[in-house]
Amino acid sequence: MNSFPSDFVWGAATASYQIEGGWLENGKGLSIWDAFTHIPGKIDNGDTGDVACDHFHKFKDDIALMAQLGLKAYRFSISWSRIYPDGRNAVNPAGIQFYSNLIDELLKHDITPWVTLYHWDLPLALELELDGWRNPAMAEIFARYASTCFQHFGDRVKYWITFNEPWVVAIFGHGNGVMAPGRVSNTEPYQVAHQLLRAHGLAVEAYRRNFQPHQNGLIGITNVGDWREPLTDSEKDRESAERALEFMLGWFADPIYFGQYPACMRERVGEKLPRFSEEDMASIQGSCDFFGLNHYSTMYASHIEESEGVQIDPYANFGIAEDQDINLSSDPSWRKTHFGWNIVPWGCRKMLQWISRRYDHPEIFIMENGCSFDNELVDGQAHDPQRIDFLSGYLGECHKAIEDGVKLKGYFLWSLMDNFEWAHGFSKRFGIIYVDYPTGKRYPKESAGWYSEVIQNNGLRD
Ligand code: GBH
Repeated sequence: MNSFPSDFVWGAATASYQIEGGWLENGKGLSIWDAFTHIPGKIDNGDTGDVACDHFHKFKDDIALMAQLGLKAYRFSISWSRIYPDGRNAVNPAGIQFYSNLIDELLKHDITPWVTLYHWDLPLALELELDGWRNPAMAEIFARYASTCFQHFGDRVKYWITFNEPWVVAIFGHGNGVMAPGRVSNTEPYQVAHQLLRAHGLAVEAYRRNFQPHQNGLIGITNVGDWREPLTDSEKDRESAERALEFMLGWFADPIYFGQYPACMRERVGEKLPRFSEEDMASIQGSCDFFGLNHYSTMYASHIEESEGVQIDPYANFGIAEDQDINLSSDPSWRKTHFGWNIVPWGCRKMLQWISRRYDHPEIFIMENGCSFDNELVDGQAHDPQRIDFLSGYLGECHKAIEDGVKLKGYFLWSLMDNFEWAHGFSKRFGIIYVDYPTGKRYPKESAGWYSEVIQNNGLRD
């Protein structure tokens, strides 16, 4: 048995827009995702999150299922426009009530809530009236929303995540435009990333000043880090892989741990990269009580002289290609998920080691890891051996990382249930629970039983 540390946190994760539905219910305002999904052509099959998994109505049953699986922790996100329908003026008491009930129900079942304040569903009014994350005024507005959450839920919520994957908001939301708000630009991602970091800093400052002293919780951010392995041992390729990691994860983690953007970004992005004021830095540097990591996949990185004109996969980590000059490729021997992402468990261990080394051994939580496979329901059963394989591979590498000395403290599986997979709608199934969308019924997949045993054993069988 590969046992994990006795206090290891075993969880599963979801996000508001992907599961809740209830898009117009109980005073909720619209978010940029409500608007984006209703633009014809943006989402596969014209799917929307209007109903999604209908978790808004089924949350008690869902929590009962989580309890059956033996989950110790559940990571969900709050829909900002349920709390503030227009993002900033009047609080919607029904929105507060919904999350308050959800939290109570979790605690009743001994499941620890881990709460993300922003998993991409910005109130639409803030986009229309203020240009959303392009506007420096957003940082204060976010901190105010965050404080409202700390105030109402912080007596019971002890783990907070300000932002989920600011990289995706910057690159997919404002770079290639495949996600809301659908902007296409090679300068806006840097501005948006900058405002997200400022907003994170102010929210943490508010928590530490006004809530943490008596609520005694922890706060951090969650970044996406896919591993980049040098294609060859050449110095150029090794530098390229490092640069790719810095342009993805270092972009957001360096300011928090070192007080500035990575050197290679400052050099290459030049004037397009905003600068932090001293005041910004006072709140951003040192603003994480733990390191949140979402990890999905691995690619080779190699050097190219001039990346202008290179064919770019909008879902891969090229970011803004012309600033990076990196070529990403796959090994033909790597298996892939239904999404097309490479299954490379050892990349997870290397990613964890890289973070540990670079940021001086922080406590790390994997806030998301998982895979999509096209599982079908046959006689009420969903067999997903590929997912079990994927998870045992990745968890095995997590275990090795812990043995290496990485302070990995927890693991949240993405995702608890099949859900609305952004631009791909319902066509990609990441859940360990199958959701039959026409009826809304849930069916734990084989992987759910497997994960439940892992949790119970606190480890993997050899
Ligand atoms: C997460 O983002 C989201 O937080 C979650 O809402 C979503 O449902 C889930 O993933 C599944 O998509 O080929 O090596 O370049 C994922 C962010 C960024 C992870 C791009 C995979 C490409 C892998 N993704 N990355 S690679």
